Amino acid sequence: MNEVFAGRIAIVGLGYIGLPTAAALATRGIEVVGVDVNEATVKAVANGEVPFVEPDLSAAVSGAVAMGRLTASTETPAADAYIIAVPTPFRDDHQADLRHVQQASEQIAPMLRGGEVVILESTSPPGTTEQVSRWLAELRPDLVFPHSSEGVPDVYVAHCPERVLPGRIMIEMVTNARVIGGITPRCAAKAAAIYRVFVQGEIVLSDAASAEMAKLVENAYRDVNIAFANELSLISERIELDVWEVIRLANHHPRVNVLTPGPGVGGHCIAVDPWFIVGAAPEEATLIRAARQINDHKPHHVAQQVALKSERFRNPTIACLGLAYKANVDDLRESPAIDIVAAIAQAQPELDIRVAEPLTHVLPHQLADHPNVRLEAACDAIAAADIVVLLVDHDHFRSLSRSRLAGKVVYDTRGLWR
Ligand code: SAJ
Repeated sequence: MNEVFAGRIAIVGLGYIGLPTAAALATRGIEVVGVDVNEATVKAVANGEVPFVEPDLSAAVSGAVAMGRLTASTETPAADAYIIAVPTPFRDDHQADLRHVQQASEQIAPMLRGGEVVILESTSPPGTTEQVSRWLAELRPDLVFPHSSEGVPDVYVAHCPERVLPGRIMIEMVTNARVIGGITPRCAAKAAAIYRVFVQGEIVLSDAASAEMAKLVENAYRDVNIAFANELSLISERIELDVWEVIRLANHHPRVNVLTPGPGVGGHCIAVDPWFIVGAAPEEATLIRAARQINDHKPHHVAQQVALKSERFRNPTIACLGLAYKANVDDLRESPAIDIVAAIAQAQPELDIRVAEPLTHVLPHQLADHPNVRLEAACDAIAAADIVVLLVDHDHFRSLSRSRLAGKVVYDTRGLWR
């Protein structure tokens, strides 16, 4: 019989992964304490509120709080299991910045009594889970950790990378297969008992470093495929072909599935994680590095194209539709759309730029200081514009009547209106 966890879980980091995981566990009867350094986040969650947009998450969080199963705190409590779900950004040299993971380990260490499971969910370079075990061991020499012992450790340490797609988190968290890599097989089995509480997909056990690398590979795979589509869009522009038509035709082949070109790759995952592979093997990871460079170049290309189009007018008004990193989310992290609007505003301060983003109410700080950039409803922005630049394929823009675009120069970076 497979073990199923019963006990108290502390989830360190109440962001896009930690909070949905907390809600998934708590709504299935587990006592969960969510921990975050951000007091506003802790206050919101303690009140049953969600500080960002994600379908079905609000109902799960408010329900779990009302049931008394989910609480929130800035302090890490004693618990039977700890899940670390903190950001792992990269530094200027593209190496992973593990500061938050280390801080989480330092918060957990004093609370350990023996018998706990510590799970790293944050996307991390191979070797990080073992590093967590070492950080904990340095602070708790009185306990036995799995990296240094073949036998039964006092504390079990494993990696269980998250794989959910923003916008579908509450569905994918339950239905996706989960890879669980233990520092030892016993660690993996202990961690699996926790995910069995809410995961309906297959639970696949492995070692920690392979699980870490598998997660990076998943996102690098997508990045390389998006880079292929983005390169096709540049080639098609050069030889004056419609890339959407070319891809539509090619995708009729039974073994071809070209992804969708866009204004660049954003978000906190795909634009970041491949660098961890490049950092681990810089000489070998040439394709993965090239893909990152192609996708990172795309926003500059879009900004240049808008500048070229604006030369046809005298002080034109430009409507930029969308700021989020992708459709139907309010997440602005690493968003190519923001970089593009900022680049246009910086290059031509005389332009009148109207930005429409139905999922935010304020301009992000990168744009707030530009006096020529303002946030408006999409219809007003389009009505005032000479040039309409579609940057995010939100459903809201899809449903706009095409007649509004009549007589405008339209630059559709997502192929939404073709
Ligand atoms: N994009 C394109 N063209 C496409 C697909 C995406 O330009 O055909 C762009 C999007 O607009 C966005 C970026 O790529 O800017 C990333 O979007 P995404 O939907 O591909 O992925 P994320 O970042 O929202 O979530 C990814 C997912 N990974 C994979 O699909 C392999 C998700 O499953 C992971 O859990 C998540 O990264 C993560 O947290 O690692």
